[in-house]
Amino acid sequence: MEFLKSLGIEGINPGTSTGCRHFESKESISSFTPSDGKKIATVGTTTREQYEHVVAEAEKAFKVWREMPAPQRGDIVRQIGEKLREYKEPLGKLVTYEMGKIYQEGLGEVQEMIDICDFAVGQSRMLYGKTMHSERPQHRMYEQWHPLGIVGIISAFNFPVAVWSWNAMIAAVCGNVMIWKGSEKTPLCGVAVQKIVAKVLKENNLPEGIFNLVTGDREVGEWMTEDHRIPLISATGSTRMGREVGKTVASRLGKTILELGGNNAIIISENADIEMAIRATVFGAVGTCGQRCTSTRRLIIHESVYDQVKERLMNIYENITIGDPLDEDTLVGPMIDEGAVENMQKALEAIKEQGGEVIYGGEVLDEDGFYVRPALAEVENDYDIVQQETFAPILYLIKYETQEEAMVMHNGVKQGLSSSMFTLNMREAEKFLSAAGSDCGIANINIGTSGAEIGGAFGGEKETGGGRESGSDAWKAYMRRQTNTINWGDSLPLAQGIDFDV
Ligand code: UN1
Repeated sequence: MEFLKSLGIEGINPGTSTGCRHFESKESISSFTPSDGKKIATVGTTTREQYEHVVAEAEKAFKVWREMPAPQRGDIVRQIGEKLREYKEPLGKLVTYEMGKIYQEGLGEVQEMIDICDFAVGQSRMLYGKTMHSERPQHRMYEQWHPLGIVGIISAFNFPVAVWSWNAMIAAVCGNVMIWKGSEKTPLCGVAVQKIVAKVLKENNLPEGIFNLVTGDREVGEWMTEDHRIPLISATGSTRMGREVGKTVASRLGKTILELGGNNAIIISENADIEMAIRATVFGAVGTCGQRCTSTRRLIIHESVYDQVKERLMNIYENITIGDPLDEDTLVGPMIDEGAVENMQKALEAIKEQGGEVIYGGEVLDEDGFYVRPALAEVENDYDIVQQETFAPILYLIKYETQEEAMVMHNGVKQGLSSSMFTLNMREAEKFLSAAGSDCGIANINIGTSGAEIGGAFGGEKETGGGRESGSDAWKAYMRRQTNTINWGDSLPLAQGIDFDV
């Protein structure tokens, strides 16, 4: 495997790594490729002792990093972006090989990392605070933004590298140091990224503890969430996981950025460009084999175009090429593992039990890899199963009559990540984007639910957790705001005009 060699991760890998250094571990987790279920490598897991070492190194590195001017930190991030450009192909291949998304999406994921690096470089010169006019004479007031310290990043298998970069690159220009725990299902991706970043740190003579990687299961995540030395935990994953993380971090009054489950819908109105809507729907529903938090799960279709949409979808689904994700002709790769396949099968059963009908697909296609045929099901929005996020390529078709009804169904789930409406009618579109419209963090017109650009703030409402990552002013969550008042006069007037003579 040429790409493993060029990433320097061929064969067995040692465990915990702060940056340049790696430590041997006694225990390990295995990395498998979902393309044929074969083991790729073994990666050591972080012991408590190693974890303590990592935190100590991170604390030391913070003292250096926070003193470096933000634009200079931006320059380090620029160099990381350059290295990622250099390694785009092998890293994209590794994402595909270890996670199972098709190569185009693997490349897209690395591109997302490069994009956020570019964004963060610019942001490093724009960590703006406001200045205020003091109510007191000869006083100056302003606010400034300081780094928090160690930022803990917990990411999921489905975006094994990009989600780290949204957090880490922005947090880095803000002056923070990072401890990253990736998914135990994609440990090699973490090691590969760590190696790329370590090169940049070394070339610039910077402490290895700026970017740290820990590996392991839930327990390692718990060490992080319970650790008062980590003021901010940014976690991406299921709502169940987010609830635990949120509770633990809140109990020590730490900060969180939570990016949890979605139950994203597209409304196809009678005024839609149907072909465009169909293309967006298919990408959203079967892309990454339905394992994006932004995947399209519900299709809310106006009754007048329902049959047309359904037929066209069945037609396209029949022709989707499913197979080896590294093969250029493949549109749908495997699911991540056996558990994911089982989960999908259970959901298909539940659809039938609850009164729905699976009208296409759902079959498990082989024994070795974890290939399934994406499914279409006709359901009602209030079925228990439709109310849940099933991390699989199942698309629910739901019929509506009036726009009001569509909106109620659209918002009638507990999650609130991404949403979209296909319509060429301006009133309908604006209503969907208004305060009375979509209740999600992302709302699109004539674009699907998945594949957001990095420039906007990414995240959602309700059980999606409320966090925002990536673009816009999401950087503020990685910093602490300080209000400063300076008295440059020779008297001491008190605010609110209080008279206090001593
Ligand atoms: C995720 O699935 O956790 O908007 C992130 C998208 C991608 C990111 C998805 N840019 O689909």
